[in-house]
Amino acid sequence: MSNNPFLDIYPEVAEALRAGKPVVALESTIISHGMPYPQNVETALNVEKIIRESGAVPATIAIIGGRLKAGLSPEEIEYFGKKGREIAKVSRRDIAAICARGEDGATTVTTTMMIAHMAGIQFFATGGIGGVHRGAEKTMDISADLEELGNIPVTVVCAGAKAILDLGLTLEYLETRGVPVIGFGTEELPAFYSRHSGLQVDYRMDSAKEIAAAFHAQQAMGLKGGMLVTNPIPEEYAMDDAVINQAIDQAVAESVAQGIKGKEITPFLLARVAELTGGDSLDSNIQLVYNNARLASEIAKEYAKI
Ligand code: PSU
Ligand code: MN
Repeated sequence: MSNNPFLDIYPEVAEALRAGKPVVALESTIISHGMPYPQNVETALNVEKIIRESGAVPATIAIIGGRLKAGLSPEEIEYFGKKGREIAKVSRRDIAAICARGEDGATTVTTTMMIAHMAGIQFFATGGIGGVHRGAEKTMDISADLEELGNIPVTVVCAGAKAILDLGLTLEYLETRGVPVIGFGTEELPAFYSRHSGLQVDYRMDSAKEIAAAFHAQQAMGLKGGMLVTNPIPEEYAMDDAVINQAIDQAVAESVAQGIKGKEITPFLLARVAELTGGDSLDSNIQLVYNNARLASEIAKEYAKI
């Protein structure tokens, strides 16, 4: 199937790809760094189940013992969730060194897109993407996720991005990189826990079919880069804006005071916001991932019909 000497495609995934069936990629940093054990494992297994029930095949992506994995076994998912933050968070700059050393790696949106593309997968569901951090005009901290969205032809379905970031600057950067930002059933960019950011998406689309058609046009023209689909958290799981924004502001202030930098900053902020808001934000996080997995499956199914 693949002549990439570092890539292992899970048999169920390889078979689906050969048969032209819809496949949806999932990331592993959300498992190891985005949620606590054991909810991370439970969520990762459930999300695969939801994709199967929707009529697509899930491919959770990770690096194990220096091998790029497109599709994991349930035992491998358990292993990742248990090891949690002991596993290295791997971005584009890390991937070659980690593989050459034969180490494990948790894939971010960036590296999940890369490995999905190597395997021939075009759709990917996650929770939130990285973006331009608050204060980036000084720190230059801009997530590699935005670069990859500009490079790789994969449609990423997320719930927007967390307000730990500067969402306005994140949209500016995506525009520069030529990435269309689609709002599913909304004109307003959702902000992960909240359905509202006060910012506009580029295009509102109301069906999976419409999104699949846009991605198809992009592919047929041979355009570089992917698409970002932002899917608002279901109303019943959305958090109170004042509660979540207060927790985010506090977490950001602590990160500045403690001098947290580089790849540590996003996991620090995610964990701190989760602590400050108790179990509520974790519940919301889990539900929005399920919601995104359903939509990504529908888009992949519509695309397979074109
Ligand atoms: N934002 C979230 N949840 C996450 C992440 C971001 O709400 O789990 C993870 C994703 O793996 C994303 C990565 O690709 O963090 C971005 O890290 P950084 O900001 O260091 O690029
Ligand atoms: Mn960064």
